[in-house]
Amino acid sequence: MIKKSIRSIHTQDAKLAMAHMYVAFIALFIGASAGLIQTLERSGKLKLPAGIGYYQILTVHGVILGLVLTTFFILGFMLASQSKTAGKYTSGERKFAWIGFWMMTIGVVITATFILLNEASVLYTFYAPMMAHPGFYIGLTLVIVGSWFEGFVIFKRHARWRKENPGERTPLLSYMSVITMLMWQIATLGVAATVLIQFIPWSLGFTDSIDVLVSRTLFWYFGHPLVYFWLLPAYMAWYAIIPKIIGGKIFSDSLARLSFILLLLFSIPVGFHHQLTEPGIDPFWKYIQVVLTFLVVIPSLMTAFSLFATFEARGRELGGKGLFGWIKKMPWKDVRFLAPFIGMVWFIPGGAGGIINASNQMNQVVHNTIWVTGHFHLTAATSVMLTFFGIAYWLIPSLTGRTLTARMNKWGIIQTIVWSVGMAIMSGAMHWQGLIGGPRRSAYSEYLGNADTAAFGPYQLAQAVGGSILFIGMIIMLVIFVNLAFFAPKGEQEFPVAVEGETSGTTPAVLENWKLWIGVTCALILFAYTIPFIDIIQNAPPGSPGFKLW
Ligand code: HAS
Repeated sequence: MIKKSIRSIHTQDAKLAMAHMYVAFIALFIGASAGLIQTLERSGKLKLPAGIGYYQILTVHGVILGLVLTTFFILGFMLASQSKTAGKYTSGERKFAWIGFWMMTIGVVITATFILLNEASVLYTFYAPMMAHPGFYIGLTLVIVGSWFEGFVIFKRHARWRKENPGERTPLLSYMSVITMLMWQIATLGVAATVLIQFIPWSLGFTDSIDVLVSRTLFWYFGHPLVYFWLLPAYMAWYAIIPKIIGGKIFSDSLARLSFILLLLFSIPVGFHHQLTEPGIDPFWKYIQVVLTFLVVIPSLMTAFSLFATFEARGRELGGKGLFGWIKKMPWKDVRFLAPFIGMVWFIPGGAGGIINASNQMNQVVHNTIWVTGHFHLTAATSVMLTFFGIAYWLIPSLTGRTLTARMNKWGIIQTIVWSVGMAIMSGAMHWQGLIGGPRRSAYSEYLGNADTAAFGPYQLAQAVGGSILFIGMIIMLVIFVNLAFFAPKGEQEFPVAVEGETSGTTPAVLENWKLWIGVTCALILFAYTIPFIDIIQNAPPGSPGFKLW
């Protein structure tokens, strides 16, 4: 008998979510290939032909993976999760989301064009006084405005659910999507401000200089919540999907919501921890933001606690004994569990590295070294990406009306191992090289002068080896994606959504009081930024004319 394909959410919503996934996985291919090329170039194993530059390839790598792959995957995942748990979108909402999707896609094409033309080799942080072609900034603006459209759809659907179900607790995945997009909308105001008020007029020649510190401060006001924008969807899966996959229940709905609220409150007013070595910012305000950074660690510790509790409870249900008896009881052969779980394990050293970065004195040792690159390859490229891959194994077939076969499951397990091994080698070498002073964002380390640059050789070689293994991992992932999207057998793949455990208590209504939480978020931002920002503007040195890269 020929099996019918059954999509786990409304067909039109599934198509919308899948459109995001196609862009995300094309981005994975382009971005990861650029990653391989730049690591080979950096280690001296490859000379780029035809005048292609190291910074050009590094910009492709950072922008396409850090901004394009993540944003498209996250929006696709959240739209699908909301449609599944809160119900389908209206045709008006869907139309609005499609407008956002096309704005983002057109923006990506424009931005990518100028990077590929070598007219925007400014890396993903596009620090002034480097000046890219105006098209680079205009393209990025379109990506951000497009994402706002989709964010408003998520808010609207959540509000509609509340109206349709008065007094009831909202679906957890929809609630988490709202917080993620709230954080995103508030944070992107910073990058939108610097791009629209500073970069675009400057690159078009309307102004002849730029205030570098203002632009960097506005960028990092956005840049730290950006990394939580990557993390929160992974937390959505850890809290609300993994328990179902292991056959358990959510440890506590209120704890999950509270940790998301805390991430919203504390993820934005902390941008100075990326600028600890920069002159022009009063040390008192750097200190305040370091304290706030330590507060944003708390919801991640709550998440670790909640995950251990979920695993232990399920382990005991299955007859496991003691604190770690659960280890023997987990479904290790199920890639939907294995990939995100390995992501969680990597988040322990990744998070510890973050705490080191945030500690002012230790930051002086690691800042601008390749240690930081090692840090974000553990957090973003391992914990988050392995979780996204773990989601893709069930989400893609459940959107296309296909099934994850035992064969693809096995390839997924191989992919998880390959990715972990590659990243352990590459990120480990980056951390070590950073500790002995290896610079980041640089193909040429000789400028260190008296430092023993020859000592960097083995570490750069290890990075090239790790990067090549990761490239193989990327190819395996793409093969699995294509299979799940187009060739896997038709059928019905479960969209796993966990329910809360019986003993987890009621969820306080205050957690859904948006006016309160948005108010506290704004108050914290104003507290952390108003005085230092006025100070930065009042005491600004003359603006920089910058240097044109096009
Ligand atoms: Fe970071 C730089 C501080 C988390 C990404 N970070 C970066 C950059 C990126 C990035 C991209 O304070 C570079 C930006 C650039 O280009 O310049 N980071 C932190 C802190 C945290 C943190 C305090 N970062 C992340 C996450 C990222 C990310 C998450 C991406 C997704 N980071 C910094 C600082 C800098 C920085 C400075 C600037 C450095 C400089 O000088 O330039 C915290 O949020 C980390 C908290 C995490 C934990 C871990 C909790 C563990 C869990 C797993 C439980 C595991 C289980 C399984 C249950 C406390 C939840 C157990 C199983 C067993 C068998 C044991």
